[in-house]
Amino acid sequence: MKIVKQNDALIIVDVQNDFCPGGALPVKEGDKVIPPLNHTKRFFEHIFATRDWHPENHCSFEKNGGGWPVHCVAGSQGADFHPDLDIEQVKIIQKATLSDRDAYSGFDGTDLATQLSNKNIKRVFVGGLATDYCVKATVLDALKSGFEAWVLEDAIRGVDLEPGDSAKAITEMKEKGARFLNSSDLE
Ligand code: VGL
Ligand code: ZN
Repeated sequence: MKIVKQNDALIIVDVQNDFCPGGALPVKEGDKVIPPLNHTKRFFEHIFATRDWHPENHCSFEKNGGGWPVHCVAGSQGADFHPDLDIEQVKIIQKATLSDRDAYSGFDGTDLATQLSNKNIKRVFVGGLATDYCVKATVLDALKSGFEAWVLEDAIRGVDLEPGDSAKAITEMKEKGARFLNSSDLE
């Protein structure tokens, strides 16, 4: 059992239509992260949700020389949060908004670290999509920025372009100091 404290924050990473089944860059079982995240929200006063928010000519798209299909174009339905995600009282962090730069981490090019510090946040709890990309990058940046990072193991899913990518990402997060728990461990 892990008791959430007042200066803890929940960071929900990229739970957007394009990363869920039926989307442009679907993560297998991506929508399965939603029930544990909706459940977890109730314990937190400070909740942030990142969204991948690309311009149409973004460098990460295959047609522009990048490695991904067109996804999460700012303002498109694919970029919307999944309709089942409860976004009440969530502060939205938009990332990778510039055409010539990709950003997997919710801290990269955003004011997330400042917002957390302003609220005197010491620990962040992270779930969402995708384990091997934006969740990993966000967790590693949180640690680098001096936050304690806890990953909600049942509330993440990965792309696994290569089999084992998500498992490797989990190992790397653990090696760098992230701790793992289940959403049902919170109270
Ligand atoms: C992501 C691939 C491209 C993610 C974002 O949210 O993990 N993955 N853009
Ligand atoms: Zn992207």
